[in-house]
Amino acid sequence: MKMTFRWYGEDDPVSLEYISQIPLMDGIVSACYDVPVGKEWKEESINYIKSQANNHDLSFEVVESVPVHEDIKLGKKTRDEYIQVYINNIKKLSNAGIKVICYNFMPVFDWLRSNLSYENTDGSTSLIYREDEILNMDPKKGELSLPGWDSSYTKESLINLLDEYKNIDDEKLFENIAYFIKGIMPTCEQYSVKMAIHPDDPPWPVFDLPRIIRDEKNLERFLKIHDSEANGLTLCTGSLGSDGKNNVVDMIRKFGKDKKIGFIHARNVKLVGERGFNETAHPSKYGSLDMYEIIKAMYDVGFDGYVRPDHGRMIWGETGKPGYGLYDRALGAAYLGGLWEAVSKK
Ligand code: DNO
Repeated sequence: MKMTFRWYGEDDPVSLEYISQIPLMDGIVSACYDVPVGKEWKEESINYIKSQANNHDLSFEVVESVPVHEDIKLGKKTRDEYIQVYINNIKKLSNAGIKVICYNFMPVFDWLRSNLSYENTDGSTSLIYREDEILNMDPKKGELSLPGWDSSYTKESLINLLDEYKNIDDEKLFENIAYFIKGIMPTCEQYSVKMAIHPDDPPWPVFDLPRIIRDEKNLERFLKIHDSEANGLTLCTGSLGSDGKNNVVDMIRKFGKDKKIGFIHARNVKLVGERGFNETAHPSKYGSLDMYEIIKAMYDVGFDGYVRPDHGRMIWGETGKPGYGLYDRALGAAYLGGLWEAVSKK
């Protein structure tokens, strides 16, 4: 297992120096965040991130994310151009030493939360999700402001985009993802890049938009589109685990055994009611997921890919990007590394 930490580039309040001081840290996960979706990344920019990381003794082998253009998800005629751009980006990333690309196939919105700074009783703040509050917001009225998705939409373009999805159901979205995967796989295989799809977060449809990367059955169906180590998963424990019906440990055993997991986001969530959850500190004690069993499953299947702590709380007065502060994620990394050491000592 290789321990990594997400870094948002030079604007990130968390510096590479600080990341390199976290115990057990091997590398960063980053991206050219300033390039609009569907455009080519510059080789210089990719290599610049890499050299900055290397200067701090950190590797840069995982990209999160190369976003997929909505025309590909919608199956529009223009998708072939965007798939070509995606292929060019895969080649450039491979040339710079990238081994894993994390991406998602969620229509319009990336991850959704109803509150980004819910105050816990100890004074820390967490990201939380309450379905009733989310459904009370109307994205068409501009009532939704989220960190996880492309904020370049105007109100009008968002309304149009949401309308375009009226004809897209789960089956159609599966067809469109299959077309995309079949288009990029020859390049991924030739360039030894593993694609690692991130599950939908939360793993159920929201605002009448289909979401298909959400449970074991669908993950299996997705992997069958093209059976290869290049077509794999980002196993995000918190995203899949926010649906109480998903057994994350079983999924790691099943997909990990077949070498279909390239990247793991290891975080904990406390389920609240049927469609609600609070993000908690990483240790098992605080959430609904058993992190020991998760790490043990990774170890048992011989997982040798990348892992990162995910969304931390804001603690010790830290301010910054919700979910992506330094302190709580660093504690998470040390905790996950401790579990790994314990399970690997027989
Ligand atoms: C949230 C992240 C996601 C993830 C993308 C991957 O914090 O886990 O935004 O980066 O969904 O494409």
